[in-house]
Amino acid sequence: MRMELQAFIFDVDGTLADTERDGHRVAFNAAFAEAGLDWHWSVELYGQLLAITGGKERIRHFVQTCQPPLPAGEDLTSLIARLHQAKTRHYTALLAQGGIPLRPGVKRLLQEARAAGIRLAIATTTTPENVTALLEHTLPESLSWFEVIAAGDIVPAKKPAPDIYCYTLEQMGLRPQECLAFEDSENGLRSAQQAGVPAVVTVNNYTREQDFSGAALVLDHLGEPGLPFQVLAGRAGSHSHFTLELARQVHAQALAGQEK
Ligand code: XBP
Ligand code: MG
Repeated sequence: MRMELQAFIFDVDGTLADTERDGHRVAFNAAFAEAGLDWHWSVELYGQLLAITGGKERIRHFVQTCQPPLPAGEDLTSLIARLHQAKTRHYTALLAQGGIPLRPGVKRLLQEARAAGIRLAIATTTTPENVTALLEHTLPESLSWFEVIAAGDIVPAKKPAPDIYCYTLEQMGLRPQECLAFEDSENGLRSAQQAGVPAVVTVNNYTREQDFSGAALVLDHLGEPGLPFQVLAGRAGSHSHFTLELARQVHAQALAGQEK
């Protein structure tokens, strides 16, 4: 039985917007400074730390591998929780300044999908407040467009585990083959794939060199009329920006590939 495309499931960080280098990283550093810690995550170090998804998990990994000086008299779990709360406050304040826009084609594709009755959801590793803040300051009306916003600690295992996609599918009552995921990273792609959801990848400077084997299509961005995308892997025919028509084509190709 051929399954029709019913829904788009979007990752947030790196996919809806380029939030990592100038958003999350800056907010982590502000939280470290505020706590009086002499820690600093450079652009390069942060690229390495991105292998670990989840901010709390990323701080713990940093402490365990880089062994920075720790404040006396506080256990690591409560230090991480305190730093991460401060980081979320700094990050949402940064978004409120409006300096982090949606990536090319995101708003157009969301509008096109909505007009055509394609259902919309979010499956992300980041904290729920961060998703709300991003949408509020870039496309406020879209907050009601996403019928499920699955985020952060709602599932125990973060990407690349499939849990957040499985949770989203369950909430929507959909099968994985009825959806198309949008991701920017290998961890995100593996999460979608392990849940059985075909995925389109739009890379960014932190993820460009990662392994995207098995992706339905890999692009530099979704493109706009007048701002063509570059196809890095897969087939986009004569399309120069990512439309619903191309989504249906890519989805059908991906399902045909799964059947082989
Ligand atoms: C995003 C992440 C998140 C953010 C930080 O991954 O890994 O950890 O960097 O967010 P993905 P929090 O795009 O694959 O969902 O600090 O709120 O965890
Ligand atoms: Mg991402």
